[in-house]
Amino acid sequence: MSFGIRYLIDRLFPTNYGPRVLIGGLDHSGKTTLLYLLSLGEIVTTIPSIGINVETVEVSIPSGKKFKLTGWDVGGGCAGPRQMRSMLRFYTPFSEALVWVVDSCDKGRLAESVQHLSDVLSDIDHEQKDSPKTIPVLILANKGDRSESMPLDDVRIAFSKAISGRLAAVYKTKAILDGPTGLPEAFDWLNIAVEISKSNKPSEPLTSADLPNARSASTLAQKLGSWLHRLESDSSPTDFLTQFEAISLPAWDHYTHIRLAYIVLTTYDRQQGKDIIFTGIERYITQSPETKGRSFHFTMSYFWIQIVHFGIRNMPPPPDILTSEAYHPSPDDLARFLLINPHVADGNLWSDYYSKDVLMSSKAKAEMVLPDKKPLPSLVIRDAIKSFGSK
Ligand code: G3D
Ligand code: MG
Repeated sequence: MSFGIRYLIDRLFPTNYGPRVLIGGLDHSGKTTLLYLLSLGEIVTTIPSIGINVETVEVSIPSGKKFKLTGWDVGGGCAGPRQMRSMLRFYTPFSEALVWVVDSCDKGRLAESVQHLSDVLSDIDHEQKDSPKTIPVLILANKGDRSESMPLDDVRIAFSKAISGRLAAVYKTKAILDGPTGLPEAFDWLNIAVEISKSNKPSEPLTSADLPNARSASTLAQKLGSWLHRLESDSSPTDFLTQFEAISLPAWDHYTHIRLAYIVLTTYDRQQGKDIIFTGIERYITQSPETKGRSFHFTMSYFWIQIVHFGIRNMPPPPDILTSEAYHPSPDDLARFLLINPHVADGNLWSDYYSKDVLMSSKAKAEMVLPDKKPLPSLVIRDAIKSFGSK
């Protein structure tokens, strides 16, 4: 089996459910609130999650039509601005538009937001220098309901240089339900802009060779790309588990650990899965010649099991499944899982939560030790939404 990332994304997130639209912007600007307002028609209390929030939504636009799109909120909690930039860069070749959300009440961070957008756009230009396409940029001056919000013209002026010469527009919006939100008008523009930009698309489909190259891409985006390629020719989940049992996996690295956790946790429930992984890893380390000199690390194993578990809970159902209740990601869905949870490819993710001294202590190796930097994510946005019961 050999196919490019483009093919994979087209298969997993087909555009017959609407164009793929990336949503970026500084933290706290309202990206997640807006995405779920579009998705549910309600305001949900947002919880910083560490994955990407992906929802297929339908926006009623003033022309009376519905604009269907798949929104990718790439502002994940722990990823931070650096990772958000690299992730936007990774996903842009497969996207039809960029929505940039700005907190119009935060005058102090306006320049920062402009700078980030400029950086993202220059990344996009760099990535696509051989096959340029016009990606429309919709800037949402959000939180327009608040009295201290800046006039729309001030936001326009601030972004004017960054978007000069591009297919771009700035709209005032609010993610609060006490009157018009401004979203129908903004997405009406985007709907037309996506149509216009289609005529500028490269005619040849992108292939795996179009992936960010080793020199220009960030480590996380590179890793994600290489993992997706590796997965193409990897064994089936059943064969993988058999090799794990037989202590004969082809490698024992971070990718293998994540794949193991994913397959086991989608095959068994969390408690049973955790036991299988713990016992299995300990046995593997003791018996495999490949893991000589290593010892089982309780807290590290627990940390990754939690991260993968939360990532699985963060996976939205494919758009052709109507109720989220019925959706249980299958062991074969790892590519989809990785595209929504690229942070799992970062082998140093633990350092956002633990200091080295604490995680590498003999106590943490022998038993579960809680993080000393920040708590593990305990609930992801999709769980909160399910508890609303409105889908
Ligand atoms: P992010 O995903 O960009 O990081 P969030 O931002 O969607 O998590 O929103 C950050 C905070 O801004 C949330 O408040 C959210 O309710 C609030 N917010 C988002 N959009 C609007 C808006 O249009 N108007 C107002 N008044 N508030 C908004 P909390 O208090 O949960 O941090
Ligand atoms: Mg968010």
